[in-house]
Amino acid sequence: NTLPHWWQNGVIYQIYPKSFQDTTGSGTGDLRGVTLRLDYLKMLGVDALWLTPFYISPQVDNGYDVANYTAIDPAYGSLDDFDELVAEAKARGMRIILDMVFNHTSTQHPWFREALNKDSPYREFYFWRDGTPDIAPNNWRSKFGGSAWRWQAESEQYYLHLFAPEQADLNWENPAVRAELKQVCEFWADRGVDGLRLDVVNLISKDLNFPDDERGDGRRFYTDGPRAHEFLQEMSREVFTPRGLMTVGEMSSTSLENCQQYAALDGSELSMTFNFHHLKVDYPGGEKWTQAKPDFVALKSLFRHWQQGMHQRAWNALFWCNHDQPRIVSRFGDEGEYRVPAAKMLGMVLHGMQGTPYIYQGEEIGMTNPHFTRITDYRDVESHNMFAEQRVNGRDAQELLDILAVRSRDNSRTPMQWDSSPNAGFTTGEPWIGINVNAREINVEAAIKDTQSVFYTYQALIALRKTQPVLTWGDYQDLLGDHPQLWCYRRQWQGQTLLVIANLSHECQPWQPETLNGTWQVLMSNYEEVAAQPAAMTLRPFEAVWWLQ
Ligand code: TEU
Repeated sequence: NTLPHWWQNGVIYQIYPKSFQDTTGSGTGDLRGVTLRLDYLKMLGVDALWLTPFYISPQVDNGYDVANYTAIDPAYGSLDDFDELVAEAKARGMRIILDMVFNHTSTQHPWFREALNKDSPYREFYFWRDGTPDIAPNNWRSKFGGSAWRWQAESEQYYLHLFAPEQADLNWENPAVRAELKQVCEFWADRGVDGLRLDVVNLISKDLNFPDDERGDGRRFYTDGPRAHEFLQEMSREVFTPRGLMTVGEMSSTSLENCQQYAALDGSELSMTFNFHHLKVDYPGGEKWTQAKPDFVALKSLFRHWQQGMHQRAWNALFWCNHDQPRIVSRFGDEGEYRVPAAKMLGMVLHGMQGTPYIYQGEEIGMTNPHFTRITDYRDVESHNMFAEQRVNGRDAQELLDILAVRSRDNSRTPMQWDSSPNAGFTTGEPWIGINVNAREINVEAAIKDTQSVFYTYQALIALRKTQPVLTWGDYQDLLGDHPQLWCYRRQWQGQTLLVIANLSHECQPWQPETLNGTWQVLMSNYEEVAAQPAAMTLRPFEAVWWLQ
């Protein structure tokens, strides 16, 4: 296996079009804005662009409530704009990956509108169950708060929604649903799309007895459900493989055993999987709505588990950031004095591993959380629901705002910071969500001018994926598993060894490496003067080094 698939030594860049670049003055980004910035992305060196949903949608969940899978929301532009984007990206050697939200549709989707009629064949596109207006079919909870069932008065039944009530779960048991979804993939493949990111795709198969969950919120009855692998094998056989589509499955609360199958190297299901376990090491007892510090020993142990468990069997997607997570430099690094070395260190630790790295817009310039202070600053349905629910439970508003400031999904959804002008070069109008005030200092224009910026570290990391096969194929040995501040691992492949050391703390940390023979070369570092050889030394705050032998 020395001839990699393009994604095995490639890096993928995630674009949240709503917050990337506005070209009309509407205050929301658009597809032409993405096209306008392709030269920047080319300079960064990424291989592919993953665009989050821009389809027709009521925008209850920023486009993850799709009302038409094959039409573009006019707010983002037109199909012509999309075709132009694909052509211009291809001309620069970059591929396009689209987001497919196949677990649910918007309740404004024509299928759901039809399904309201009990006699329509579309009724069976969704899950309907009996109940009374005050007694739901079971006690499952929506991921955005409240019951996972919504009463539909006209037909006197409930429908299932694992997310917002406006996002009704599709019934994959119905072959007609699967046939429709395959056609959607065909439609986009015909327009030149190279890959698909499949939203919460391990939730598509439910336990059809819909049992009450005495010990939780119901997730164990639909996560990695009974027919999930079978459904994905069918999709792979009938559309992903014949159309040469790369696929990355977003896996909610999954397990290593399941991902070994979903992302098996034989391509029988998907090309790779995202999991989120490493982004819960600051959720004490699994609770997101807190302000706890990360447990770095747990973080390293999770990466060890996934790196070793997937090695030579399946393929990982590597990421710190996306549109659902706060900014990583704010979360695991430092926003102040050490922002730059911390952002570089976090990039170096992640990009040293096996898998396909994903960069979320702004991560490559070290963008931070915006520190919103009012509930009206937030746009996200999850943040508003949490706030309202907990206020009813009597929790203090200021305490909840402090939690949102570190936990809200909107922390990563503020507009891309292009330059130091008043709206950061994002829009000439009123931005749909506030722009981080630090855009005056942290922006693309400044990053490009500064040869020591985070941008150039990411650019170098992307280039090294192409030239150093140990990054693609090497194994993973964690050398300091129990150390609370230092992360040290080794990758080996065909006589090549990469040694990565990183200081996760604000303090200097002494380090005594195990006996290391031979001569090493510094491949990457985040401080200007760096030890030529790994030997007993003191690592500076957030210092990281890659040595190669
Ligand atoms: O997210 C799925 C998911 O499980 C989370 O990351 C989710 O945001 C979190 O559990 C909330 O606490 C995907 C999309 O990435 C997200 O934007 C959508 O809201 C969600 O699916 C529903 O389509």
